[in-house]
Amino acid sequence: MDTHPKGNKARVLLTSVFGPYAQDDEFGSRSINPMELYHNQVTRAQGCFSLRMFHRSWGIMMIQANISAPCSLLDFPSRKAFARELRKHRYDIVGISSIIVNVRKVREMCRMVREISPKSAIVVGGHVAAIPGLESMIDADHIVRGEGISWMRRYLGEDEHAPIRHPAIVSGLETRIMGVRLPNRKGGTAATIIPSVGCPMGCNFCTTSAFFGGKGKFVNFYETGDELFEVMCGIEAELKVHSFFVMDENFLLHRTRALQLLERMKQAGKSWELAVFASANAIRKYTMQELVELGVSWVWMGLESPAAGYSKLQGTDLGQLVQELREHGIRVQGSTIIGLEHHTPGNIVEEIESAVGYGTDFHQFMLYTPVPGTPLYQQMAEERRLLAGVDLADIHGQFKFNFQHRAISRDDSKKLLDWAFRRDFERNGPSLYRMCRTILQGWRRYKDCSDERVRERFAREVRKLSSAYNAALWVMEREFRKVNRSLSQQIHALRCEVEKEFPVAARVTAAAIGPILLWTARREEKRLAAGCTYEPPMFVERRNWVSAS
Ligand code: B12
Ligand code: SF4
Repeated sequence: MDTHPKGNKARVLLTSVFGPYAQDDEFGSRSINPMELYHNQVTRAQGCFSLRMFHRSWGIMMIQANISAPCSLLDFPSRKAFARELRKHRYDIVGISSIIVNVRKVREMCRMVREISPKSAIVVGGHVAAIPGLESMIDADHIVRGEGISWMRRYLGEDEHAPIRHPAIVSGLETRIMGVRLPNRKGGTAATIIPSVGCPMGCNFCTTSAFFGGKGKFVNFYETGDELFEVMCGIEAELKVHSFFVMDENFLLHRTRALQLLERMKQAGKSWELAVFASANAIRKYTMQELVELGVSWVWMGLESPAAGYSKLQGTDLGQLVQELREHGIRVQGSTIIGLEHHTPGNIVEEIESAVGYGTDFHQFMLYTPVPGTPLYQQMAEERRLLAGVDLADIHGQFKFNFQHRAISRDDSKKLLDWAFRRDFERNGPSLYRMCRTILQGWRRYKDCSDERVRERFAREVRKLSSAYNAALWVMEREFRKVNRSLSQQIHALRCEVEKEFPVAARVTAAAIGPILLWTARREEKRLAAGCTYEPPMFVERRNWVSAS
């Protein structure tokens, strides 16, 4: 690849694909595919109790923060806004970030750039680049596979090995639950930290692992706990946060780095909360005490299926691990795959029941999906089991199989997936209730802990439980009376325990806020039934821009 003729004087526009997202359209938007993490693939069957929030496009935010060229970033534009931006400024480079499902939007955006700004070089990056033959599907000058910061730096003639500058990223936006939009208070939401991309475990279906090199490979932005600590301190000061969403596919796998971070946290008396992704084998490398001291308060863990033989699950009793984590106040988000090779109509229901039986706080279900670029896709292609005519916009694991399963049909795959979400909700109740239980367990266990950092963290978490969350419990208890009496009784029992611990605060808030929340929750349920969906707001951010004018 040649450096751009203008080097780092080139004007760059980085953009995500255009919305709206949560509706069916000719560009591949799908109503089942909103731009929301939980509602898309975790709490989607939980009605008004579903946790709703948006997340920014971190890949292009990272790139923008690490180049010295004048750069605008457009996140969640409409087609009109994208066209307006192209007309308003003469961009030398237009970088489009996308995942596979949005490939048709990329094609349209490339077409628009050629029409409105024909002198711009078009660079396309992100997971969409994993599609074999993408070159012939879209009109772009460069298609970037894998890590994009170093690529963009090279393209602009900059030092690709310069240290990575981490932007201050607010993790979730416009959080909404039970019909109430939470205020965007400074420090009220976690900050996102991205220590690395990729994962060396190399599970056969995993797109992130494959995209950044596959088994044994990944790209570290911060090698040491010391570096990470410095980055987190900077972001803590800028965003006034105590909690971090650590966007690293397998954060706990890198034990030396994690323990060095813990050491620095202890020295500096940092009472941080960390939400992490980690595989069971990585979690098992730590004692519960280490996890708690490190501030791990939420863990996203692949449960897949114990019978599938993934090495990350070997030697682990998943049920026991989930229970143990929750007893220590660590919320668990499990992820189960439906449609693995050994699944049959005879065993799948039992497998889903046992996954649901782990009683995680959150549960994601996904269809086993050969996604272009993965070893599984390669294997299915070789075995001629990929189904013809499946739209790329529907290959993501939340709709129907895109391959010939030996025992389960494409239509049944969707029925099983939908049933799994419903079953989890029916048996375990709203995730918010389950989280409340875990928070209370953690607080009871650690409220007198000798480590002040740990005490402080649990006290911070329980504050919500003794106020707004207790009012939410009051509502859930009422709403479930008619649908699932036993669950309603369990919620009631939890509320009594909370009120025993916090007799004044918890009772007063339940009495004062409960009825209002009940009203907003019912109003939300009606809105959802009428087809209401949510879209993220648009962001425009310019960097090194003054010098460009
Ligand atoms: C946050 C996130 C979201 C957010 C949305 C973020 C957004 N604004 O688009 C939410 C939660 C809404 C979401 C939704 C979905 N997501 Co999502 N998401 C992620 C997640 C967890 C993190 C992405 C991230 O920021 N990573 C960190 C950054 C630094 O990495 P990156 O984005 O890959 O960027 C790097 C390179 O790719 C490259 N790059 C990226 N953009 C560009 C642009 C240019 C010009 C260049 C040169 C380079 C470049 O450089 C970056 C730095 O190295 C990833 C998993 C993961 N670990 O990455 C899944 C992931 C991207 N999502 C995925 C999917 C499938 C979905 C959904 C379809 C849900 C589903 N059914 O599974 C929906 C689609 C929503 C929609 N309508 O578009 C898949 C994509 C698979 C694929 N091969 O396309 C992933 C990989 C998860 C997975 N393993 O399956 N997602
Ligand atoms: S452990 Fe998780 S992130 Fe790593 S390769 Fe397997 S599925 Fe992907």
